[in-house]
Amino acid sequence: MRDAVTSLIKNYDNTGRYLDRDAMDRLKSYFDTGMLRVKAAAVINANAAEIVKQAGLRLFEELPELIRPGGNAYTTRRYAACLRDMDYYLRYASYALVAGDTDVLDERVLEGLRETYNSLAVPIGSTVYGIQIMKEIVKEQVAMAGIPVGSLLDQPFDYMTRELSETNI
Ligand SMILES: CCC1=C(C)/C(=C/C2=NC(=C\c3[nH]c(/C=C4\NC(=O)[C@H](C)[C@H]4CC)c(C)c3CCC(=O)O)/C(CCC(=O)O)=C2C)NC1=O
Repeated sequence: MRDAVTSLIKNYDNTGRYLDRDAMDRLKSYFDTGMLRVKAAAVINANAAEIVKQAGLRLFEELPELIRPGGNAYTTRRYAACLRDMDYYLRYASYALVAGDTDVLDERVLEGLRETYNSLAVPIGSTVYGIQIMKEIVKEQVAMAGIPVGSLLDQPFDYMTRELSETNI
């Protein structure tokens, strides 16, 4: 599992190079945004249960067929599994935000996920939609807390949805 610094060092070490101007710029931006990313993660941590709950309500309000008979989130067990998945996405997004790197998402969340979802007929499009709703809620909360973290906050959520949506060739 890597963060922005260890990823960068790994890259340069692979080719035996000293850190150059480009590396310094990237390191500088990582450290300059550090406090903002940590503060935004703190907002997520403090409101996680509420964020997941709100996102679930919005998702099922907009796609009610998911919780009707025949829907993938129908039955209490599957409804709970869906919200649990949303909670995973939120928690790992907060880690990736702090790490400034998506490696933790690849390693802990996305590996084999599409195959699992396909085998259980979990609709990927609706899951992606749920992650995007959650992103919007997180952005509202972080903005309300007065933390100008900007598009850095979008990145982990957008990365997960992009990777999940990607179809095999
Ligand atoms: C930390 C990394 C991690 C992830 C991401 C993860 C996901 C994950 N979600 C699962 C199931 C599931 N996931 C969902 C999710 C949904 N169904 C819908 O209709 C909605 C669109 C969506 C919620 C947004 C559901 C309903 C199940 C249960 C499916 C079933 O058992 O039939 C399963 C199958 C095993 C289980 O039920 O626990 C896994 C592995 N597990 C992990 O360890």
